Amino acid sequence: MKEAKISASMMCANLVDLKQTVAIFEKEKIEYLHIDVMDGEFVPNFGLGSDYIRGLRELTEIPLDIHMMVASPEYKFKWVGIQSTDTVSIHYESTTQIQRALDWLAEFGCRRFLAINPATPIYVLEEVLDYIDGINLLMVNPGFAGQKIVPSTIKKAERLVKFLADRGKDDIEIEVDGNITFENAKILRSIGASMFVGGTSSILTGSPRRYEENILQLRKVLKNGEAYESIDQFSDPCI
Ligand code: S6P
Ligand code: MG
Repeated sequence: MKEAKISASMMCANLVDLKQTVAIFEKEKIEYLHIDVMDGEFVPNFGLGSDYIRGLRELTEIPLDIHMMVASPEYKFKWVGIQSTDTVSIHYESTTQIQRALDWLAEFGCRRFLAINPATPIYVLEEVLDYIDGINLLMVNPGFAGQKIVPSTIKKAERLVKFLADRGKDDIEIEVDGNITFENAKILRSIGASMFVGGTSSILTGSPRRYEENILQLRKVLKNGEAYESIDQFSDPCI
C-alpha cells in the first residue's frame, strides 16, 4: 500500500495565523497544502485564487495540491501558475472535453488528478486511466468546508480500489477530500486511500495551538489503520 500523506486544506486555515500555521505544517512535515480554487460557477462559492497561491509559494516550499473547482479548467491553467511540483485535480464534470484538458495539463509537468463528485459513477474513469496519476474522490459535494460525508462515497471508495486493481492500475493514487474525520480517515486508509485532505474535521479544528496535536492524531490513525474486511463493521461512517 502507498504511504499515507496529509494534504492540509488551506481554505480552513485562518488567514490571521497563516504564518504560524504553515510553520506548524513544516515542522510536522505535512506533505501537501490543499488549495481549493472555486469560481462561483462550477461550485456555489468563491475560493482561493492566483494571488493567494503566489503568496503561499513565497511562504513555504511544501508542494501544493491544487483542487480546481472551476468550469472549463483547461482555459485557466495559466492563471493559476501551475508548477511541476504541484498536484492538480480537475473535475470530470467541469468540462465536456476531459481528455483534452488532461492533455493540456500534461504540459505543466505536474501530477494530474481527476476529481469526481459523489454522484459521478466510477465508470467515467475508464477511458482516461492512462492520462492520470491520481483520483480525487470527493466525499462531499464540492464548494464548502464543514459538510457531512455523503455516506455512499465510502462504498464507492471500496469499489474504486477494485476497479483500478482489475485494470492493473493500482499505481494510481487515491485522494479523499471532504469531511475526513479521524474515523473516516481510518476507514478510508483501510480501504486503500493514500492522500487525505485534512480540514475542519480533523487537523484544523480549534486554534493553531491544537493543530500540532491534531496532526499527530491523524498520523497515528493513518499508521494504525486497522485491518479492513468490510465497511459493514462500522456502524455509522458519518460520525
Ligand atoms: C470541499 C473542498 C475541500 C474542503 C475540505 C475541508 O469543497 O474541496 O477540500 O476544503 O472538505 O475540510 P472539512 O474537513 O471541513 O470537510
Ligand atoms: Mg478540495
